[in-house]
Amino acid sequence: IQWQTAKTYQDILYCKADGIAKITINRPDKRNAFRPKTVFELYDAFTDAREDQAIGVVLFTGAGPHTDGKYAFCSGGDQTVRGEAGYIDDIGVPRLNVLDLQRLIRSMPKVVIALVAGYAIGGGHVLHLICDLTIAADNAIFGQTGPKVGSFDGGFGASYMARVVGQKKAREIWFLCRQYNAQQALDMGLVNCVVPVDQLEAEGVTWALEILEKSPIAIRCLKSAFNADCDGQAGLQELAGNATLLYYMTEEGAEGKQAFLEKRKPDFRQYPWLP
Ligand code: 2NE
Repeated sequence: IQWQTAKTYQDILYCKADGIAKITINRPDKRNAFRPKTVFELYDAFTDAREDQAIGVVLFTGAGPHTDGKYAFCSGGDQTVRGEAGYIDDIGVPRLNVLDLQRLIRSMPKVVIALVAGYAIGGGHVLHLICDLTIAADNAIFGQTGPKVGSFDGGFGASYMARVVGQKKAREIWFLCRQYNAQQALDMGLVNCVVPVDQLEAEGVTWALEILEKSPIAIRCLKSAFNADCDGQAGLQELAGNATLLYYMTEEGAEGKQAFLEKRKPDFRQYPWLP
């Protein structure tokens, strides 16, 4: 696959090829921990991928290995910029902007696949969790650290994790802050498959190309449907938005708009009341 750089950033890499976008956190010396700038850049790249009608799948990964030979997907919030009220950005404002990124990844009508080599820890673990799919390298290590480092994610990090691995396992993961290997993650349904680390990207591309053969609107509505079940009214809003989009695309929906523009009564009598 011939990746083309889509935009240049400081903390991330962003490229595209054949309907696939690849977004890479590029701070390997910090195990790809994110600072507010990293998250703003990720938000920008994910937004671009959402807007680009040629893109159907996003591969989300971490740069590596580092010079010490270790890999990381992401080790969560950069603790060196953690202040009293969040992670401090370039102008001194405390942020938890990773929560905005989580919502974007979940609601964007494209398939997001996390490719995890090495550590997916803390807020970095939640980032892979909220992706639609996760492909793990055989060296992947998963875990939460919040109660150890004075933090927690009571949003998707808790409730969605419990949906994925079950209540008991989710409480174990958070309360004990242990680390789990790729096979354990597979066994608890936290990842979709495990591959040798040198095949991680190729496997991600294979999955992406398989998805890209499918109907975009079917995938879009299925993603909303899975979200709606977990996300309450926000999920229903997303699903209903897709229903409205489909209605606008019908002749019946267009008749209402057309009649208004032509200053006439709409003729809905021509359309059936289906059973
Ligand atoms: C990831 C892990 C387990 C890796 O361990 P190891 O032994 O392989 O590497 P090491 O030596 O700890 O890390 C290598 C370098 O990366 C830095 C380290 O400080 C070290 O730097 P140097 O000593 O070489 O200068 N580094 C690693 N993670 C970092 C981080 N998150 N922030 C800043 N620097 C980091 C091990 O490194 C680890 O446990 N890391 C911390 C994981 C963690 O607790 N993350 C924050 C959780 S809270 C969170 O993410 C969050 C939230 O809960 C709610 C909202 C938003 C965020």
